[in-house]
Amino acid sequence: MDNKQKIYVTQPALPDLKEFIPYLEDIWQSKQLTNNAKYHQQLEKEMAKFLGVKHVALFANGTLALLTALQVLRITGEVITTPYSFVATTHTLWWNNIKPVFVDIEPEYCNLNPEKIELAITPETTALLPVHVYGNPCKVDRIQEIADTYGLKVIYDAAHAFGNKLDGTSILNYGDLSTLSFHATKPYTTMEGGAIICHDEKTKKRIDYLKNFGFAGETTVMAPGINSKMNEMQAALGLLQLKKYRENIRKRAEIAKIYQSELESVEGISLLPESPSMENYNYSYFPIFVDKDKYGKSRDELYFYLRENRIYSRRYFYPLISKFPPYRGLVSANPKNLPAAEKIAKQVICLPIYPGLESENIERIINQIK
Ligand code: T4K
Repeated sequence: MDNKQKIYVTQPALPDLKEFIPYLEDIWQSKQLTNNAKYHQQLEKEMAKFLGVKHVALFANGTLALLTALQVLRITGEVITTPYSFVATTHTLWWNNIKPVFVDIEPEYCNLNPEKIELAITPETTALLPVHVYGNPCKVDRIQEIADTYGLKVIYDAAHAFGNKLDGTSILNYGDLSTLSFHATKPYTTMEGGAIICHDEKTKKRIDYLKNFGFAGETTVMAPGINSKMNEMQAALGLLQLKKYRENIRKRAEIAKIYQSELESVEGISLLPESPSMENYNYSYFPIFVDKDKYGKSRDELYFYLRENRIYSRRYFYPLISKFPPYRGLVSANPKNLPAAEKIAKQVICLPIYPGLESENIERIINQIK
């Protein structure tokens, strides 16, 4: 058993190094390393076209993109969000001195439950911050309806949703702003990286100021902006990654199909449904949900059993964000307020999925679960 290859939850798909070298040579020669240089500008344009959105503003990572998105719209007071996400979602509120208000998720897709939002709105609420968890779309129409009724902004944390389409348009075209992550663990990666997607030029300009210390020209600072610019090496890699993206997603889809057909009939294991209105799903994660009574083992028993067999799946998103010390004292963090999220966080395991995952290893994972 000890000689078996380790299998991680993911592994980045990188272009051939030879293809990257000419970009590096060009960067070395031009000495233009950052601050909205050639490749940065090119990637913003090419990615907007590729995704079918108006404007892409590139960032050093997804967390800084989200942190800045809240500043662009001058969000203050309280923001309604989900506890079932990566901790960065709520941390960006903390960094902006905004109080997170947790609302439960809907069990089918694990996204913020729109039917629970209105009860959590107070005079201090200024925005909604839902997450398209595992890339499945939130109930965007209902969320927008609530936002319009109460005069709230909507920022989608779309870190998992690069490339996904909903009803024929990019999922990123919904809400006031959406943010992306291009971290090494994401299906589209620039090592670290991220973006804000916005729908008009004026907003794009303000985002560009805010990610460059707030500079609006050489001598004007419009706000205490942060430094969150993507550099030229990341942007050059991003250009190459766009070319490989569709092929990589095709391979992920193939793996997902094998998991689906092999695991759907396993007693006590349930799978995440794919939203019927979605196209170009990116298969960034493959979550399964373990029902201890029917499966005969708890989620953690299966998780540690897989680890003993050198299969390093992950329990995204356990613990809930509402369990962590900065947030657990909030009234909205009370487990009684979040029954669906509490249940799912105890059942989930994300299985390894990435283009380079070999068939014998897929088989190994399936056999261990069975
Ligand atoms: N919002 C949401 C909803 C998010 O999911 C995230 C990030 C963000 C916002 C923030 O975006 P960024 O600021 O990160 O751009 C990972 C990632 O660090 C994080 O980006 C991601 N979500 C989160 C869900 O997962 P870890 O701590 O689980 O990653 P780590 O380092 O344990 O990596 C997992 C496996 O991936 C490793 O076992 C091996 C493999 N791996 C990892 C890295 C970093 C590689 O093969 N190569 C690598 O370079 O958090």
